[in-house]
Amino acid sequence: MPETPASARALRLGVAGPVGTGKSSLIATVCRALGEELRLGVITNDIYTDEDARFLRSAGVLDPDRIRAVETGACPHTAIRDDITMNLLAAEDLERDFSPLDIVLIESGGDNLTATFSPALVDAQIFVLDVAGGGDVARKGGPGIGRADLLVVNKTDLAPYVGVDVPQMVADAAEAREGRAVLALSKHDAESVAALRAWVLSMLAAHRSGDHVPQDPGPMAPHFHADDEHPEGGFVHAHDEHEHADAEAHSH
Ligand SMILES: Nc1nc2c(ncn2[C@@H]2O[C@H](COP(=O)(O)OP(=O)(O)OP(=O)(O)O)[C@@H](O)[C@H]2O)c(=O)[nH]1
Ligand SMILES: [Mg+2]
Repeated sequence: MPETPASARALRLGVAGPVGTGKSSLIATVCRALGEELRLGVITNDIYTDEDARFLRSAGVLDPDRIRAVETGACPHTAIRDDITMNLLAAEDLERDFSPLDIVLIESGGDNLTATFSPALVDAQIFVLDVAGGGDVARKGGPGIGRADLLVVNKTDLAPYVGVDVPQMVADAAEAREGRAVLALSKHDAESVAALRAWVLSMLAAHRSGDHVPQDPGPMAPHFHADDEHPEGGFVHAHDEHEHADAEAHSH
């Protein structure tokens, strides 16, 4: 049997970004904005819990059965980039159980600035920053900030309280991204929610027409993992071709 072309199945849309920047809230916002007209599913990735899935189920924005949790253990990056099996199986299960779906949203485990999805797992990815993380974070770069399909500067309603100039932060981000899309968002600002909705719809249209080619934002930067069993209290590792040797050395 010929393989189903990617454009014939649901758009798989990844949502990554540092802890607490509003990934689950953004997914809830998309479900609220599009849940009536599109058939949606959600997969969350948490290290040890199904906290994000429970948050989204309790938000009541989607049939709870359409929200699945993948518990990644150890490094949440691995499950969205190096060994994506658990996520692929979860996406395929959702797509089969609720066939046909239009979009499967996949939330990465929140971590630092380095998480990116493998293009083998998602067709497109959103990277979420928030103003509370500081106005200069967009300038710090990294693969997600630089090359995700969309960079969201979230919680703009908080900007006056944290002294962040949103237009400046967006301009810095646009510069770091060489013109790729940047969206200032607040779940409390209907206009920005409408812009997010429009972006998701245009990405879905591009996916269906075959005009969108999944991009790899690039490898994650090396990062630190706390590990009580490690003599230095943790270790630094990267997700590149040396990963496997490194991973084995740390039984990670
Ligand atoms: N003021 C404001 N708060 C927001 C906004 N979006 C999210 N939040 C709040 O930010 C906090 C974290 O939001 P989450 O959506 O749980 O963030 P997350 O990125 O999924 O967090 P982790 O999965 O733990 O990494 C919550 O208290 C949200 O209510 C926003 O637009 N404005
Ligand atoms: Mg979350």
